[in-house]
Amino acid sequence: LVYNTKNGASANYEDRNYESVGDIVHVQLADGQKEYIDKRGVHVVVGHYVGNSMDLQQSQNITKDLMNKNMFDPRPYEGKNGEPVQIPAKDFQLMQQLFQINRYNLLASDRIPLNRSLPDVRKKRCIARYSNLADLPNTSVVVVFHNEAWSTLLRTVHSVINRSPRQLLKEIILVDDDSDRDFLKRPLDDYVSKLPVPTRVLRTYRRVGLVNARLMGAKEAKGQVLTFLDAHCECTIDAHSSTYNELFIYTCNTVSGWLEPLLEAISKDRTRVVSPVIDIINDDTFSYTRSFELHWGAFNWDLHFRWLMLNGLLLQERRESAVEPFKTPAMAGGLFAMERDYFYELGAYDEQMRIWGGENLEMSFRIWQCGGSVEIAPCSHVGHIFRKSSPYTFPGGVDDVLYGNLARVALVWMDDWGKFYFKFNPQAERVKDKQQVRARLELRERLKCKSFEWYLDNVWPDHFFPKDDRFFGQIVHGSSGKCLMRPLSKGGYSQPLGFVSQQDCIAPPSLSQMFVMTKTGFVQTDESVCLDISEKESRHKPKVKLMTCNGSPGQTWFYDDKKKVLKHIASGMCLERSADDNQNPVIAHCTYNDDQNWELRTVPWK
Ligand code: LR7
Ligand code: MN
Repeated sequence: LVYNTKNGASANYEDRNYESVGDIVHVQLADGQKEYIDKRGVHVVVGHYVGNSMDLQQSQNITKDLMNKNMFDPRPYEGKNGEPVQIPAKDFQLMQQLFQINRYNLLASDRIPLNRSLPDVRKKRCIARYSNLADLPNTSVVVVFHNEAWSTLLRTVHSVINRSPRQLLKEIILVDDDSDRDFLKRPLDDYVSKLPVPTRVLRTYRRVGLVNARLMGAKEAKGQVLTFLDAHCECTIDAHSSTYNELFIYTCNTVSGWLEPLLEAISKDRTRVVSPVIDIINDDTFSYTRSFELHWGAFNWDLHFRWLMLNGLLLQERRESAVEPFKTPAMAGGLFAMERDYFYELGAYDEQMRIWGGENLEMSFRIWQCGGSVEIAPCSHVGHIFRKSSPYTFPGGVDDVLYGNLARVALVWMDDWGKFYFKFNPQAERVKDKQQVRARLELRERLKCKSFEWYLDNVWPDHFFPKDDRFFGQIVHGSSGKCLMRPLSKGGYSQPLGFVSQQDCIAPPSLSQMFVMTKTGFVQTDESVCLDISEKESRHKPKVKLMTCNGSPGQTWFYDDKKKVLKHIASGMCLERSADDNQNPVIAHCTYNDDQNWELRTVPWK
């Protein structure tokens, strides 16, 4: 999962730069991974992705024994206030081995107490907002897990207990999705039975995936609201102005923590489904970093979840009400609160979704299209460990599972844009026919849900999907027949920032050579990157570049249908092919010569 930065600059994972930026997790290719564009133009990343590049050499060495051992060994002040953990050099080898088990630094996690303190990262105005807890509904917290580490799982549980007002916390339900670690069986049952909040462990006994595990937890829940968390989270509260009793249980009713803003939104309108701001627990050092509050959740043409900058209009609105929850097109999926009865009224989850992936978009579309809203409460902050790879198996194969789930999303909720998705995503097309979606289509019918077009127009007006009234297709140079192509993204999943190139057109057309041109003149791809120019002053013929869309006039273009030129409005210059195909297209003073002759070649997508 990728975070974009405000200015679109990419961060460097190896340098850990993103910690100082504070709002990015940027994935780079690991050692041993390679990427290329295949014949069909599909961006492929090959090679086994193993957490940190540093642990590659150790990958053979983890034994079942090591995985089965609970090595939780807390030191009183380690990781306090969300500070990074330092591992002494003598333990590096063990650290590297353990890293692979959960794809985060298990040794670091195992040294941090279950009740470590965290910084208060909220806006000041968030702190004393909820004086009357009696007005808020109570909640069951549901946490599903498959082979989670003891320390991360129980730090999640303890942070919930310690930082939630007791009268609002009905119970905690853990759902063990067929883990095979001994310490997650009897020892876990025994441990949770002694906690001061009713907590139990349900078990699926066969691997059902996160959707069905959550359904199992939800079924048992008695709270008025369901609050879902991943099994490696830490909930926050103001560490300084709150008071704790001797059990370290949060009892102060005048200070609000992570939970109150979620429940308050729901108490005002039960059709609101609310996520916290998801802060970053570093997978390596376990440091806690506030993430950027003005991102919302969306997705690209491939239906991969993305954090994007709020659009200009919304940013304006936010200035007046920076502490109120704001609407988002999609949720990340792991951390959210939803009224329990509403959860069922709306069709719970698509129980045919397997293991991992897609359920977050399915639920987001369903909520929006069927009358509810998906929101982010900026006063609620919860940390989550962002990993660079998945530690567990995908029975059935990653592709079939993930693309099967995404195919279901497209078939049920996306109307014509479902066709668009299948047309350009052969992996999903391949598993499409296996999907039985009748029950979900009936649900959509029964709930009288709106169209995907309505969703795009109303929930995400500045989306980058093709619509009838905007150009979608290739930008083809007249005589050479070369296509404008986006740069390869640096990491497998990051924004494709950088210079566009001129390449042979891929057939059938590939998304990497596809652009949308909006009525307002922005030429963009699906990652919210817009055609722009660089080195505005310094060069005679600046190269053309993809930059994070910023709505500025510098990113607007005009296609002159008669003269067949693409004009950069601010400079009045024209897109020009480079004589050398290894060089990048530029803009130059308009000569209307052959070099500047471009066709906007529409690619049909329905
Ligand atoms: O088979 C499984 N059974 C499980 O119980 C697979 C997973 N799980 C559990 C797992 O132990 C974890 O607690 O399900 C939870 C989520 O799995 P992760 O942590 O591997 O997922 P993620 O954090 O990489 O992925 C995000 O997208 C997922 C898509 O299916 C889910 O919606 C996750 O909940 C979601 N996580 C978040 O939204 C946290 C913020 C990340 C972002 C952006
Ligand atoms: Mn997670």
